[in-house]
Amino acid sequence: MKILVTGILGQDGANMVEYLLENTEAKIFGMIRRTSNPNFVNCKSFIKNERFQLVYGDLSDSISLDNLVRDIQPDYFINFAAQSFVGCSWEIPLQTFDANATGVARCLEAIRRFQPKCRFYSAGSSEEFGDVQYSPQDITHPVRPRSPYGASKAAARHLVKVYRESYNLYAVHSILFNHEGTKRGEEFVTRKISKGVARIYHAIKNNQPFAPIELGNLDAKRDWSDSEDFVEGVWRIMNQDKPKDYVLSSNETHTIREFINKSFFCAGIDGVWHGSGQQEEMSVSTEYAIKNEIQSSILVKINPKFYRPAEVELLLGDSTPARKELGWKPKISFDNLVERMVKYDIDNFKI
Ligand code: NDP
Ligand code: GDR
Repeated sequence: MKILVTGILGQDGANMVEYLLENTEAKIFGMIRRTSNPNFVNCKSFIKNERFQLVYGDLSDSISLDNLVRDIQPDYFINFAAQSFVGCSWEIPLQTFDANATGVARCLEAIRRFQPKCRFYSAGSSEEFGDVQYSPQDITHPVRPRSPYGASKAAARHLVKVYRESYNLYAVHSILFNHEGTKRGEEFVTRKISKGVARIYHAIKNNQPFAPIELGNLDAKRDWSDSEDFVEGVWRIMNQDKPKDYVLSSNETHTIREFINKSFFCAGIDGVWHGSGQQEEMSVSTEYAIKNEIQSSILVKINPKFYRPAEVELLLGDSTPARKELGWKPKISFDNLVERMVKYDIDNFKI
């Protein structure tokens, strides 16, 4: 069995390769694009595995995708590559659309032309639901994106359906709600918080001053899970008798503020909120400041530059069909997720 996985320097691609090496006998081809200084930190566990092979390709380059599919003849093509940062998608809308939507068309064309038996997974997003009409959101929720990123994923979803129905391909575009972990990129809010908490934890420990974590909208609500649970769900979605799309989610929602509270709690730092709107801040409690002889006191402050032109205020998934029909369910709770991320960042802190 041969499996082509894209996006392996990122979070999900790397977790998927780890999962497949552990749970299948397949040869795994991990696609990376050419960059001047690639970062292999997420691939440490498998880069030298004899069942793993690094290959070059780019979602913007149909020749590279055609060649990979023609030469490898994969049984599965798992596409986790994308311009995945919603916040940046207003600044680079065309590149976002090209990678996330046209790029999926290029993958589908390569499969149609050179290996139509290959099963294809396209990473859909809860951002497609956007300005949500009801909660919890299931797979039938209307598509109402609020960002160029959300629009690009919605386009990919339509392309997958069209190719599946037109050419009888096993192609799925299942909706993933937010999922995080110790391989998460540092610009996403959860990792920004866990890394910031680790920095402040070490500053307090060394009796040094620290700068606050600067964030945008703390009221947004997200349905967070762990990426390691999701790659297992994706593999189940790819191995049904017939292709069918699902939602993967924790079925719980939490504000950014709750994630912050839990993160400082895990680090043993006692914070209190005061103020509102752009003046809202979290600082160390008086008792904690006295006990630890703290030099700086503000832990979190608002920086409006992190507000988005349009926000998705609430995401809450309904993954009941995936749980009932695929036997999938997330093993890592919200509390476990926050604890794992904060502990990892404290233990691996470097200035
Ligand atoms: P990451 O940003 O961590 O990883 C994305 C990877 O895609 C990176 O390794 C990046 O390469 C690669 N990439 C970007 N553009 C191209 C391109 N043109 N050609 C080839 N590779 C490219 O994302 P995640 O792992 O978090 O997400 C995986 C997928 O799941 C994405 O499609 C994302 O949109 C989707 N998704 C993620 C969710 C989440 O909460 N994590 C939720 C819903 C959907 P490089 O390292 O060179 O930049
Ligand atoms: P999201 O994740 O946009 O949901 O997309 P992100 O972590 O970037 O934002 C979550 C929420 O936090 C708010 N927020 C901030 N976000 C960031 N990045 N930085 C900040 O400083 C900050 N302050 C507040 C945001 O406004 C937002 O409401 C993720 C990505 O993985 C997508 O690829 C994926 O499709 C969706 O999840 C589901």
